[in-house]
Amino acid sequence: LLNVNDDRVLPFPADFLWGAATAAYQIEGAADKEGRSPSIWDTFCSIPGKVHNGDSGAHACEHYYRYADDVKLMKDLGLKAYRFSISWSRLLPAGTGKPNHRAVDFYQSLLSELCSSGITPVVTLYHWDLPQCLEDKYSGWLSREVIDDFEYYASVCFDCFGSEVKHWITLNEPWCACALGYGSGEHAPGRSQDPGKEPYLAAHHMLLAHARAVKCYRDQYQNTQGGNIGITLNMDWKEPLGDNAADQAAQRRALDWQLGWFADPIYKGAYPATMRERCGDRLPEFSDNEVELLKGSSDFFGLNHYSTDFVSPGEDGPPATPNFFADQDVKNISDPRWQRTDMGWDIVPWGFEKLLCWIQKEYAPAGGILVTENGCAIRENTEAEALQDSTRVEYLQGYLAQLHKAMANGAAIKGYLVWSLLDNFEWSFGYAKRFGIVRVDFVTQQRTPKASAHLISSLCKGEKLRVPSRIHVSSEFVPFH
Ligand code: PNW
Repeated sequence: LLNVNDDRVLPFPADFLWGAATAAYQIEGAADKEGRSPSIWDTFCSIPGKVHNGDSGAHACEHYYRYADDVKLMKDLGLKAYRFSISWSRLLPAGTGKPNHRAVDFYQSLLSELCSSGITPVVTLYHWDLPQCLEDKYSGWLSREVIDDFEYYASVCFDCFGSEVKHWITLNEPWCACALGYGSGEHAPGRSQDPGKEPYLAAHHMLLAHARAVKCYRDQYQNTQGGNIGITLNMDWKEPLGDNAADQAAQRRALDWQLGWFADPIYKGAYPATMRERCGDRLPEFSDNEVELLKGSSDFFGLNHYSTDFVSPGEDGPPATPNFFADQDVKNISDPRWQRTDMGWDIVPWGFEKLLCWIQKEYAPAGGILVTENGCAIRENTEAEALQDSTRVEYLQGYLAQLHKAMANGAAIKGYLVWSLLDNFEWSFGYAKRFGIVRVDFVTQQRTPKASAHLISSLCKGEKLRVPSRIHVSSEFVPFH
């Protein structure tokens, strides 16, 4: 299927927000320093067998100490935007109450470096690192008490950092935090004892916490600070395996259980009908006031996207009743011809275009779509191999060509932030998986931009995207049945 055309050259709007993303626990290090208290991820990492190689974010990229050099690096690359997260347990070591002034200083210094370098900060309030003291006090996200505490934490962030921050994200990927934290137990807090109930309960409280933080921002800060606030959801594209009603229904359920679970309450005021039918009273209900609070509670649609699956009815994972994964009745299937990343995630650029257009059609999000993560882990055995990350470059060229196509087809996409700026602590995979466009040597902490960093850099500087002819940009894929 060789495409014999010349390279395609794709222009992006001048105000397109190009940049890179990270998260606090994955890069900061200084985990038990400077007044920070443990989060549920510190605890999870200390349980033998939970994280590859016994790794943790204790040191990570030492970004807490190296932030000034890291911003210099971003400036040299010409990044227009940088997404990072605030560590709740660094800012509020007791989960609530008095802020830790060293944390306030740290994030203010980081923000002032970014602003003086002309880099727009995009700030996530919660990237999975709940203060352990709140887990101990009332079981964290399983309790309604977390809603007030999250709102208070958010208000402290708006007070301390809101004059510099114009783009706030309440929660990162609540799907992962709920499905992996309370269903499979692969993520903190590592619970899988009641997988038919706890994921739904945690998600319910996350949605309400999100909505209360948004209301707080809109009522008390938005007029004076002039920023916007939204949520980031993760979604893989799901393509029906066959052209039949059963596989199409499986596609709908797959979309509902991953994206609709959170996007429907926010954009439509209710959980998806499929979830309500199949979960019965295991799915909590929103009161009328809560529906009003949730509806429209995102100024933009933050999207993290990595991969695509074909789907048909069936079960993925261990059958236990009732169970979050079994509830969906979806089997994920990959085409054996697809190339895979080091995570084992399939590289399927056309799925990105389909997903972006589907979100545009299904939710027509006010404020547009901001891609807050996309990227890939590649096995890089040597430094030389890492710096010539041709697989990552091709991944990005393919996915960005499809994003461009989605824009041409009407998807209102405001920006794109690659995951990730730095190789970092990849959760339960520890340091074994490298997502960075910048290489990190974890012995010396030396940073070196990879070829993919130069690609992102060229786009930040307003250059057009060159897509080599060997990269197929078409939604006409060869069916796999
Ligand atoms: C996202 N999945 O995590 C997170 O937002 C990042 O912190 C993370 O480093 C990045 O993507 C790469 O993994 C995900 O199992 C973790 O589908 C797991 C899944 C998806 C996203």
